[in-house]
Amino acid sequence: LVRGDGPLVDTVGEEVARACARYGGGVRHSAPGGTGDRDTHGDRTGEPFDLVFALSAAGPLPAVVETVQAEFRRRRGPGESGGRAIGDEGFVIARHDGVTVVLADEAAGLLHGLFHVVRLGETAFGAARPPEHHRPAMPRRMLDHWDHVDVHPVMGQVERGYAGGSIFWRDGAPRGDLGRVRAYGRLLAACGVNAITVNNVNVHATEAHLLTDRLGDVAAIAGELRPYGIRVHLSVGFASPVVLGGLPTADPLDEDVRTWWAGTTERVYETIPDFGGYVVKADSEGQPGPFAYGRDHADGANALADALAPFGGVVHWRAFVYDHRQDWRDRSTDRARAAYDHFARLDGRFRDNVVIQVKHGPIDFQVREPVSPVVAAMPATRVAVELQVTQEYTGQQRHVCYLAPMWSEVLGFRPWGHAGPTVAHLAGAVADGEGGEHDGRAPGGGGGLVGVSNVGDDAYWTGHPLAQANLYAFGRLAWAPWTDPAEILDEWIDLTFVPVATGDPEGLRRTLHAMMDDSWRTYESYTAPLGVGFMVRPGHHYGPDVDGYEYTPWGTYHFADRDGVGVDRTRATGTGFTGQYPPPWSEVYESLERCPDELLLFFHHVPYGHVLHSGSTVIQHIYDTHFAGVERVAELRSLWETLAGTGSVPAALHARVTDLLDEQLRCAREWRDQINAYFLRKSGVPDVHGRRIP
Ligand code: GCW
Repeated sequence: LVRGDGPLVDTVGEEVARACARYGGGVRHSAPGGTGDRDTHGDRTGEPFDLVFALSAAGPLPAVVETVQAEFRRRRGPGESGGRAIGDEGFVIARHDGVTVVLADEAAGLLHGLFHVVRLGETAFGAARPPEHHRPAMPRRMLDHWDHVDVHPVMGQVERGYAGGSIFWRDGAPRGDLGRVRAYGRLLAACGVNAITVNNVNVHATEAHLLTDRLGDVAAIAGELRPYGIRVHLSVGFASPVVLGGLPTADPLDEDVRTWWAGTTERVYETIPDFGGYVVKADSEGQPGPFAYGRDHADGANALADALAPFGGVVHWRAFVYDHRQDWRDRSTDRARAAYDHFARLDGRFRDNVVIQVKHGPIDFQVREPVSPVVAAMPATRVAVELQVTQEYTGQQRHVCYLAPMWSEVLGFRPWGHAGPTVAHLAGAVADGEGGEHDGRAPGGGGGLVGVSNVGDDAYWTGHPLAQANLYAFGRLAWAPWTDPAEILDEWIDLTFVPVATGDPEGLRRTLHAMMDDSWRTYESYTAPLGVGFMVRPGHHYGPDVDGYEYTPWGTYHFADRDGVGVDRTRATGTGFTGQYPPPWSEVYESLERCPDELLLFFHHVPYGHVLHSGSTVIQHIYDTHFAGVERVAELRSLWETLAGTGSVPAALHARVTDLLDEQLRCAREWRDQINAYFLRKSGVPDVHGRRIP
């Protein structure tokens, strides 16, 4: 029984109908105001029902729903039982008197409740359960597509995309395959995502026009995603007033420029009334920005925010601002410092509808980085944390690398130590009566979680079939950041394989956990040691090249010489980056003794013989982890082999993953040999175990 009306409620009704067509049963959908369905087990027709989705305002509600609602209010306690206690996207789920009840204030909550029931499977219809309240930790859970409309001569259709072409664009035009877009919306809603950006943050000539004369293309996508509660955002160029409007300047304080943004934005909302807002990469890697006009990023972001404010839109303004033309000889400039140096001092100057979108680490999505100090530096600003679901630096969807454990560490990090809030709190929504200056959170709540999408037109959506788990985990962690990554993997396995598996589902589950739970640390072990990053082939970033970026303008160095390796970012003798953290981390990272092993070379330059907390030396750690990492990949390969012909996974999928594991093993050996040979040659220190290093 579905009670309520509106497009999202219709989606719930259609989803239930779809499930009934497959598994049996039927759905009745009645609009509010109906009478006669107050009997516990029957609606108007007197037919019994097992599952009811109801909007709290869609009364009169069946008696069983009212019982659950009353019980929920009683448990919430006095003072919190106001009309909209469940919240915008939240839902209450309970099982009472043989009926599973999903109750929500808003239709979006019903939709999330529906997918929760799907996740629970049969458990949802088992024993009675008291009302459980679910609502998202993050207000906005957004995927940014780095898709180009035109094929980019270097980057292709999807920049850093490893899953084929764009699902939205092909060769300069919309693909027109709106069914696929609709299916994508469904997939995203099922993991809790509620916003996407449809084009790359690098906005080139063709893509710029999505804002104006090609807005219809964006509206078509929005139309397909709307039934799944997903709002569309657009990456726009800061120079749009010049590029599209023919104005002589894009100065954010210029009246004509402001008028242009206001008028343009008004037209966007005429076409797409629920448009989410803009995403802007400014003064970064060649993209235009406010610096050209002697303005700062608060001036820039506020100009766009003012244009969006009347319509409830937001601007996601990226903090990824650094000098990509630095002189590698200059050891005082530190790319890790850049975002904080540009943004922290602007705290308090941004409009309420500006979200500062900061990459989770200070450099650029390396396999191991500390959490960006910007997250804790702007208590009066909404900050969103950006993760990279696409595996640019973590195996490019050719390697198994389940990223949820990394993201979970980031989200659970406490910038002020044990007593303070986590990154998830800072980026998250503020519940009633919480927040404010005292706990380091912006009074209106945080900006949410953003992920760079790993999806393309590949038949498995993500190139590597197991990379789907990262997409799923992104959405689940954005909804509930404290969820155990292994539990999320379990859910994904259940939803993805168990319904089609003919073999032994428990064996499959064990095998996938054994392959994936630690795969991020495995990837780290055969690639980047102890927090050093960027030892990748320049340009495409796949495979090892230890000095590939060492003498370039990109600010990504490891400073290895015959005596030692690492970047001195201390206040005492280095770039002073450690001073961007509040205590205790400013002290922990500064101290050679206290700095965690896995970040040692991010913060310190040390001799090869430096002894780690683990008891090993830096050089021996490098050798050991690289040998062990390759062995571990060989094990993954054998584990996967055990599933061949068991019916646990479809044969074509099995074959695809087998090929990819072969490539992962080849590439891991390449990494091991280059890294080990490089450091042996630099240091002259032999492996204590006498293993062969080329
Ligand atoms: O990680 C780097 C990528 C660029 C990307 C940039 C960014 C979209 O190599 O391809 O550009 O970050 O985040 O803006």
